[in-house]
Amino acid sequence: MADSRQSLPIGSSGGLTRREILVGATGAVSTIATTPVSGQQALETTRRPGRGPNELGQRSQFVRPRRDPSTTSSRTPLQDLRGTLTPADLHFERHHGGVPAIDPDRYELLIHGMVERATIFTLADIKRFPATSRICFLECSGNLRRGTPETLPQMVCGLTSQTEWTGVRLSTVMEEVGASSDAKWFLAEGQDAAVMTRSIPMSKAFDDAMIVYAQNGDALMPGNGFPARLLLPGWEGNASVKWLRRIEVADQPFMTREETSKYTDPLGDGRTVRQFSFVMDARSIITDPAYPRIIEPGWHEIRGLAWSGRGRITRVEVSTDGGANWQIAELQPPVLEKAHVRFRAPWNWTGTPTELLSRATDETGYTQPTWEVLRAARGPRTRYHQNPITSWTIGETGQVLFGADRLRS
Ligand SMILES: Nc1nc2c(c(=O)[nH]1)N[C@H]1C(S)=C(S)[C@@H](COP(=O)(O)O)O[C@H]1N2
Ligand SMILES: [Mo]
Repeated sequence: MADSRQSLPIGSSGGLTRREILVGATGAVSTIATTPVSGQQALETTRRPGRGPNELGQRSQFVRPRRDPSTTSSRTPLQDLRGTLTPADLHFERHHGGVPAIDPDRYELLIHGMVERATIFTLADIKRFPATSRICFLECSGNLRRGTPETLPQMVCGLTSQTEWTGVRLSTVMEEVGASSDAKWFLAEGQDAAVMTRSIPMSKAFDDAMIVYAQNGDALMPGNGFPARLLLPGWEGNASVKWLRRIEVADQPFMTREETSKYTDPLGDGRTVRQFSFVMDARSIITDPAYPRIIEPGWHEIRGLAWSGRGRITRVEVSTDGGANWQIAELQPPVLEKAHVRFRAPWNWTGTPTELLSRATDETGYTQPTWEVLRAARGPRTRYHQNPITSWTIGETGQVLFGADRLRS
């Protein structure tokens, strides 16, 4: 086939008008649909049939997003994703005692304490309740690496992901067991080697807490709590106990290790501590341009993610001059409560070194703070709930580097 168009560079229209190409793409004009318009490769894939259907889908061989596993966590490659749902196999994982292998047919959840009917539920029992689905983010409260300039978005704050979770509202289950109206807290306990235990206010049980068994339409991944976990939308990931095996209803918190020695925030005065600091504050990150990209002068679209555990994101601002001026970014629908939302803003890079920043505001009016403001409020010893404004610097050569200097001190 000596088609003169075959040597055209990718992206060239080969003399066709834009409208002709669009019509061709719908298959409405068959002569165009069978004519390769963008060179050798388009011709090759039409010469013989490709592979047939298979049991389990696989990503294109040309796409290779990867988490970044350490011994205790693996991070979502935020820079590689589009839209707002995290594929289940790229959801971050954080575990304190490894991933237990739990046989769903032998799984049991005990609910007892201040209830009228202490009950053991099987997985089938839990699935028999009316189901509900909800899209929300999950984020580890330790989700900040201050790092070096050579830090990817994934490493800055890849301990957050977003899922459509399916399960039963915890309120439904609490009503089923007859939880006492005097109950104020419940303990959630995991079936892993860490036996993760956290005390959760009953008000969350009757607000939006869920027991979930599905993730983006499929069974939970083992690392994310298979066969069932607690889900507390907008709250620090740690309290969403995975591999949930026991709930004990009580009138006071249990003061477990994870809410006394860990997951508390020492304040600046060195004497007081923030405890039960459950809510994840508003935050954002620019995911493109970001390290390790090298950009050219000219027009770019700044793109990123913003989220808040308190509700909807109402505004994201970006600065392209190191924080001197801010412009309002466009929020890309859907803008859901307690959910990752995409933002974007056009930017013309003149070629002089600069710094890109983003800051998110949520429906409560809370705005993501600078590192200095956060440090002044919380003191220097806090390790959790660090949501400072972060930045990317652009050097003379167009090299994009993480603004690690902003997070010094
Ligand atoms: N049983 C149990 N639940 C757990 C943990 C754990 O180690 N064991 N890790 C917690 C922490 S610290 C976080 S941030 C979230 C992470 O959820 P993911 O691994 O599904 O992303 O699970 C929480 N639930
Ligand atoms: Mo965590």
